Amino acid sequence: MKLIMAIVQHKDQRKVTDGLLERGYQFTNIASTGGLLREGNVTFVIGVDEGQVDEVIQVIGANSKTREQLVNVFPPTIEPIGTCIPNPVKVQVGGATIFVVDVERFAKL
Ligand code: 2BA
Repeated sequence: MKLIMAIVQHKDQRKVTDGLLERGYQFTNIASTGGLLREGNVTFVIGVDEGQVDEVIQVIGANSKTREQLVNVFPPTIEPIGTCIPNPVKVQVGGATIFVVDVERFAKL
């Protein structure tokens, strides 16, 4: 068995959810926050048989978009707090960031 953890933008949550449900997958959504943007995203936790991993990745990929977002980068400075001007930089976010890990043991009690 494999555990898939997929970090998806909020805007894609609905489509990814629908895509997985249509194919009968069970999963859990965990509210998460990106370290750089510090914005909410959503992490799908999906337990599947090894042979289903590719299909799940395909479904997530087909339903998650790449978007550009501005992030404020504060220049390294010795100026007093409140006087430095942030420098907005464009970053590409998504589609999805996916980890696949081996499951040592799975139980439903
Ligand atoms: P954030 O950390 O908010 O990152 C948003 C986007 O900023 C990233 O998009 C990436 O394009 C850029 N970025 C973040 N950290 C960077 C760095 N150290 N250097 C250069 N660019 C950086 P994605 O790569 O699509 O990631 C979307 C979200 O997926 C991330 O949101 C984070 O929540 C998660 N993520 C991405 N890579 C991860 C990793 N290796 N481990 C854990 N979570 C990860």
